[in-house]
Amino acid sequence: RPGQNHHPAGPSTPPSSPPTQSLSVQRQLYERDFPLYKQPVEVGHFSLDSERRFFNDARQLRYYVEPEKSCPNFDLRDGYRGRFVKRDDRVKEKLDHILRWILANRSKLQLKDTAASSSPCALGVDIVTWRGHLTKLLTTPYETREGWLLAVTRMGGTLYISEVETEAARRDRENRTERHEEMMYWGYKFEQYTCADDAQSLPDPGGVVNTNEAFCTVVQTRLAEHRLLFSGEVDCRDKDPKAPSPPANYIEMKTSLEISTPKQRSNFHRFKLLKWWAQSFLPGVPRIVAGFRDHDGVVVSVETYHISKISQLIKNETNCWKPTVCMNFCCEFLSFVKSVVTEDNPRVVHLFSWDPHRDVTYSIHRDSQYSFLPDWYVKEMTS
Ligand code: 0WD
Ligand code: CA
Repeated sequence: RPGQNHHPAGPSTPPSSPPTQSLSVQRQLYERDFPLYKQPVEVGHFSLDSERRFFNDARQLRYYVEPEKSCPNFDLRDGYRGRFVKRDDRVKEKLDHILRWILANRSKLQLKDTAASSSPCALGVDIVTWRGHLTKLLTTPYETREGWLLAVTRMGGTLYISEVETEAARRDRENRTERHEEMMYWGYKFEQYTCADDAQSLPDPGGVVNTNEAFCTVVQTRLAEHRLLFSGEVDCRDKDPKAPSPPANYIEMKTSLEISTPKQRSNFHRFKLLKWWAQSFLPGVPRIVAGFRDHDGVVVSVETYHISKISQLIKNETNCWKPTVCMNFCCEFLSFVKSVVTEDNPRVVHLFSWDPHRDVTYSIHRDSQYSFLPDWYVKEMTS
């Protein structure tokens, strides 16, 4: 075998052989049939309130209200000074909210497990993580700017994957320009213009935008042989009471600079639609509502994208991304992680590291700053 590189689609590697040291990210290695990806099923949800407190319910779920005009003139700068409470992004919550959800819903999960599988695995899933971490994995073969660090711990047969902020990401966060800080608010402001607290009421653009508030879905699915349980933040749902059941009634809200040149359109297809597609495809959210804005933060048009139609939309683009490469890479990364992280121990972290134009590598850390499973979770799960 060439080198010590983990080869995708390598049935030649018997399960007993020692794990390889790295995983290649080269696109052409992952150009094969689309892997099995089961329809994601919502197994639960939770809410985080204005003070970031956890609730095992849907109190923060909002309802999409279609704008009156296709050219609505929403001013996204309104309220930035005066009606904005920003979440403290120096606080690293790791997987804590998901773990809280798991403890509150353990009986349901294990019930499902005893019926569906015979594995000795305590939770009945192989992987627990945030949807956002999986999005990063899906887009890795096409990423040329930002690397990532993912901490992995095996406990009770389940692999927990939690992101660690890179040095570069920390620098970027600490050195954001005032303009960038304000633009980060625009996406939340767009949600406020288009989402209401219940199916009967209207959005309240005069209210406070508080980014501590969140509604998160918890879904279960399978990518090839990997049983996944992950959570993702959901912006709103279809307000029609006859809409399909979750996640099929969920809607992702986005803002983007208006497209005025062929070059801008091509870049939008090649870079932005990749991220949008990966994020919503994973939990089975079928629609994105995009507000296109000018440089002054005024929304000039609103368009709906159906996730199932995005791959068609990009097919005529040269040098474009392929959904199958994204999914096959993610699948292979999870297999690589499974082969490497064999010690079942909440105090051990394998830190997987990737930088653009490099292979994925890892390092091992025992009782370190990287340990992320909290004592309250470990205690409850091992008692
Ligand atoms: O601790 C960490 N390293 C992270 C924690 C990184 C990313 C997310 N989180 C947590 C937060 O608790 C957040 O509530 O995950 C939740 C969202 O998880 P996700 O759905 O898996 O994340 P992602 O798909 O990356 O982002 C979804 C939305 C974003 O919407 P847009 O349209 O911009 O993609 O969640 C928001 C944001 O509105 N968001 C965050 N909210 C709080 N903390 C964060 C964050 N770090 N990142 C994105
Ligand atoms: Ca959004």
